[in-house]
Amino acid sequence: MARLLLGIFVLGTTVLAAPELTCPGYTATNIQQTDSHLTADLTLPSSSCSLYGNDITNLKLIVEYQTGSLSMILTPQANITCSPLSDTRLHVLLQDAGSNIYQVQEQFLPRPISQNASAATAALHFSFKTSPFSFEVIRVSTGQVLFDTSAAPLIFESQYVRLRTKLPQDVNLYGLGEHSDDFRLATTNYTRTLWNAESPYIPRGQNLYGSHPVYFDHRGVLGTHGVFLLNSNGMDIIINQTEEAGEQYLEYNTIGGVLDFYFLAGPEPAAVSKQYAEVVGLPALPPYWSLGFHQCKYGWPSVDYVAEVVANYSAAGIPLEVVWGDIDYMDAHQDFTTDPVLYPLDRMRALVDSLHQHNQRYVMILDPGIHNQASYDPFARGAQKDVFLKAADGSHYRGNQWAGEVVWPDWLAANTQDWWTNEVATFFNPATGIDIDGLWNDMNEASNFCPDVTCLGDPPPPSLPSPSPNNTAPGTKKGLPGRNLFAPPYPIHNHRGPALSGYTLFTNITAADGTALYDTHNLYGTAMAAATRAALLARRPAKRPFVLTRSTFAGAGRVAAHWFGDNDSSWAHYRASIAQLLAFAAVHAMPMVGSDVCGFNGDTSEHLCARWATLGAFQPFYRNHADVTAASQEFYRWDVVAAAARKAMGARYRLLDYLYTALRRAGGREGRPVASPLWFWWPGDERTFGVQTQWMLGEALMVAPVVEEEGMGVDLYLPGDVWFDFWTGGRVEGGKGGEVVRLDGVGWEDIPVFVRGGTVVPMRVGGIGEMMTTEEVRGRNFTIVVAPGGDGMARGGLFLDDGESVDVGAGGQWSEIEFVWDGGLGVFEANGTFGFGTEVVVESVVVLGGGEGGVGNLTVTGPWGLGEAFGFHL
Ligand code: MIG
Repeated sequence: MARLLLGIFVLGTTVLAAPELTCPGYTATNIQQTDSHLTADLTLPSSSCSLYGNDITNLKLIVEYQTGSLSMILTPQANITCSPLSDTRLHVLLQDAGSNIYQVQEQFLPRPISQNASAATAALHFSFKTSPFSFEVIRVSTGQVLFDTSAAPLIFESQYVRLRTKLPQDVNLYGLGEHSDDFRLATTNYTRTLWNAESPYIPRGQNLYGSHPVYFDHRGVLGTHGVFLLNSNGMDIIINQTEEAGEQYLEYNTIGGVLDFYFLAGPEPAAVSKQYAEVVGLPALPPYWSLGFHQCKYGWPSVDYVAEVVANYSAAGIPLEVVWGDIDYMDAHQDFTTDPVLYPLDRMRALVDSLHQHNQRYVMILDPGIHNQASYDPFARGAQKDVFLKAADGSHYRGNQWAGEVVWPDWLAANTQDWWTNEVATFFNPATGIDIDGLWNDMNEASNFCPDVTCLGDPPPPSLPSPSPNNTAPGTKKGLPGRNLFAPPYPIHNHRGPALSGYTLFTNITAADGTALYDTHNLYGTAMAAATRAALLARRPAKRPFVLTRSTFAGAGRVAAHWFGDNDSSWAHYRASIAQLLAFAAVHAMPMVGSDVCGFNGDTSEHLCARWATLGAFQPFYRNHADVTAASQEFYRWDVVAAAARKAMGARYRLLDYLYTALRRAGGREGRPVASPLWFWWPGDERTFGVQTQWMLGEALMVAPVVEEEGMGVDLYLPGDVWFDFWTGGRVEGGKGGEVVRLDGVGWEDIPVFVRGGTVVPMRVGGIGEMMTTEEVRGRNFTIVVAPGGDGMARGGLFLDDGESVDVGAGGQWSEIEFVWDGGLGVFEANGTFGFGTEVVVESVVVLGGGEGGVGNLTVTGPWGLGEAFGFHL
């Protein structure tokens, strides 16, 4: 290993190629090196590979040591053996020498700002072999090889790029979403296809709605690192072992783009989350109200029916914060219209007025497919402003969606944002239209009901394949000319085929900037969400927008929240929602996520819905939603479910500021995940690596729901630590060295939740009847719950602001309070910044005492105002 660390490169020996891999690989020449950079030219020997397209004979290698964040996010349990170094990010770009190959536009993913770091102080070291070219990424502090592309020769062709890295045996990989598979990825014969697709029933092993080409590789006490491939093209990522030697590998097979890698050093798991968020963008802080409970249903038959649902929630004593309008509200399923009979505008306006009078909210859906009809004003205005995608002959590219024959916005055309902003401002004008509080972007993969070229009839769709984009200037990174953009030679495993374009926009369609959907398809949904966010900001410049998007790409958390799409009302998908939460919140830098509670497709059942009502209450985005063909599943429809919802929401609303503080930290200075797997906290404990039915919510709470079908018991893993029962405050015995604990008799309205010793949890005081809306929650006083760790210490935080300003913390109107308890000294202190004016006080501080059922708790009574530091000595 010392050998590798000495030089910046090592002249290589020949790689043992697997028999099926006969491509020769590249040779590196013209190596230039500074303290922070390394560049080289890569050329292909005369014999070429031509596996799937033409070889790119001249490549450029650009390596940058970048600063990244200071790596330490303190986790007391971490005991990571490698010491962190400050320069945590390594950027490795392999592109064509001519800069013609498509690279993701800055507007979709602004590249991270970095002061150049020095190779000498970098946590990760780049090393390479010249011929055939391959590179390694090494963790300097331990000498471990994290990434090693000598596993197979690099193939870099016009429509196929392959890079394979060796991995250790028994590797622990997470991420590469969106998927509904196990949180810890399978390592044998496993393919992750990234190609955004409408995916009813979220099938396992398939590409789903979003693409996040990032994985975390967790190596226990040796540390965790992240690998992000900034590439939006369709790809298969294969994880398997070689047949001959049984060597573990991960292999990228992408049908375009460049190899733009960001290696993130960690070494602590939460540090990788933060470092990744710094590359793709910190997640947006959602408005406080969006943490309330949401009710949706596809198929609510009329606006009056919706009003009844609202009344029923109220009568049942179950909080309802946000009501959703699915496509039922539209006239003939057209955006920006209301059904004149079932959802007339005046009745809609009355509904929303009434909701607002009761401090409730309304969110409505918008689909990207715009009805192709001259008499439909949003279409006419869009056509006039030239905002729609075009076919090869210059006519509007047409497809089939809810409204019938539709066209789709070209988010890259010059006037599209203005047009969209104007449509949103007009239809959702508070004075004349519907005064929404947020927007929901559906079908934005984009989904097309037209499965292939045949379904539109007369006039026929654009002929295929069309010429590739030839209106892009060379050197502009907008796409290599001369490709087959409809049917590439390497077929990725898109489950919504045929090929790439099945049930979506044809990939040979070119946007206004000359880029083709072949390259940008996976960005379409995020582009729509970003445009929607901008439209909401234009409409209410001071208010924090709320956008929910189905389709995502890396970094979409900057602009939107996400739900996991059309799951099934099954116990399997109830369980899967936990793995999905962990992947999005901990790996994909998208904390504001959740599944359709009680399940979308099919009829739910009383017990499943009760369990899901409690599970959803401990996930960041909490929305009950069901399909048009599914039976109604509002929580008040069963007594058991209603009781479960009231109890779980009572806890959620008492904890709302704890959750909000966690979201603020994720979106603010710290970047740490809101929900995380147990191995983030006990990274050396192998028994945590595969846990995917429990999660940490923030830093203090471990949630461990019953996951057995119709079951009343749970086998949960209690890591070695001090634990308290969230519901009773009593000390939980056991768990000292980490053990599986069996809980039986968990009632339908119950969910096991534990408080980790060493934490402070701010909670609002009150019963659910006093906190029916987040507005009421914000008026309640606090109690501060202290859960001492084994050393008698505890700490935690509280972020307070108005919950809705765009510029979080603007004008100093915010508080960031840090609580510290020192049990040895008997001292409690609340320090920090106190800029948020509030009448709310801290009524008491409760120090959990370690006895069963709260015996031995110590309660110190205030009140203390929240305008300045406070504390007490015993
Ligand atoms: O073709 O708007 O995932 O949440 O209720 C289905 C109707 C269209 C799919 C979304 C779902 C929504 C439904 N939509």
